[in-house]
Amino acid sequence: MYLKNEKKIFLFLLFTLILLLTACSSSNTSDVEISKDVNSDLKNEIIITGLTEDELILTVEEIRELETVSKEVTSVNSSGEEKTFEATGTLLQNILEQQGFSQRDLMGIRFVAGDGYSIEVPKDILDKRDIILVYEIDGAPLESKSLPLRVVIPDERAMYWVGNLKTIEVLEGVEKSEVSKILFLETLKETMNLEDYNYYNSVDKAIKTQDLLKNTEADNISETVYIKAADGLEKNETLSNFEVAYIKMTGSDIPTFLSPDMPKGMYVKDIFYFSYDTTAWISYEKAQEKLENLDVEKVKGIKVVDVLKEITFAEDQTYIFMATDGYVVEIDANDLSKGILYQDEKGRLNVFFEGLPKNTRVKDLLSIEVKK
Ligand SMILES: Nc1nc2c(c(=O)[nH]1)N[C@H]1C(S)=C(S)[C@@H](COP(=O)(O)O)O[C@H]1N2
Ligand SMILES: [Mo]
Repeated sequence: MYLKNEKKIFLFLLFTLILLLTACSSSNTSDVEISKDVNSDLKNEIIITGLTEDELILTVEEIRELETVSKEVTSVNSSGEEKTFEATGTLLQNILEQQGFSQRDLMGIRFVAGDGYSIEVPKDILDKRDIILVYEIDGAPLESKSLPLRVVIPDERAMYWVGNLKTIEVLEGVEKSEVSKILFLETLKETMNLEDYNYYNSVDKAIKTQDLLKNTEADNISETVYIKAADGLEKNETLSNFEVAYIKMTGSDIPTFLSPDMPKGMYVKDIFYFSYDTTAWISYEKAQEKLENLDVEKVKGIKVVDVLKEITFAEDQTYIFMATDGYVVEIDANDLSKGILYQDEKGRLNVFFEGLPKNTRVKDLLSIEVKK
């Protein structure tokens, strides 16, 4: 009797244990998913880093309690498309003042969105513009892709108007080192491994940025890459975003900075040049579109000094011009203004120096650097 009961209890316990285990394991996965969903819906807060010792977390409710601003604003995207609406929110300046800071004292900030979009706002914009953290557009809540807040900077292009705002990173300072070496992208392209890149309806060729960075000095600590487009657009991209991307070298909008893992708004089309630490990579074709074209000795070209001036190249006594085959010419600073860059009938980039011996001509010019 006793034994029987014990057996019953044991079987009962075993049964419940099995039930519990299966119930747990099956509900476990869905539990995690549910709490994830709920969590992201409840992420009604933004984080500010770099301002105070600990990061600052502000809820949208707290932000709504601050003084409200409403303004009719017009967003302009990269294709020139305009949209006008009434934006309601709080000035970032209000939040900064609460913490004892002022927008004008900051060196730069970076807005980071939940969808992977991010952009650095340079000091000149911080100095002169209002930055509104918007929670209502045309009197209605934000569309879901922009929640919990959307940045609006009136009179600046829409690329700064970051929706789905997650983090505001206050930057310590914006680095810009002096460039002492430039590489020409069109020549590089002929010497490097290119990957197929699907761009809208075409398959183009692209260079991995990693392959470019491999040849820069290893001991530098630079964390940003500066990119300047032919139309004057300037951007500082984080090294971590840059180093997983590509430079597309064939097809439309070239050279283009892009990545399949990056929101399209972060692409930079028609690059003039980009620089990391002391190295710059430049598009000769874009430089030629931008700079004065000269007809010298039966060729049409641009002056070396004009290119170097555009990228604020280091000034020194001697400059080294190098070809893809390793041919090297040293030019004295006094002779630099005699240098003309041009493309020959085959599309190759060359340089020659007016009045200097013929052996100073460099065909398939890959780089110019200061002699150390
Ligand atoms: N979170 C997030 N914000 C973003 C972007 C994005 O991809 N993600 N794109 C930016 C760019 S490049 C532009 S032009 C505008 C586009 O705004 P719209 O979708 O309201 O036209 O939003 C900006 N803010
Ligand atoms: Mo854009």
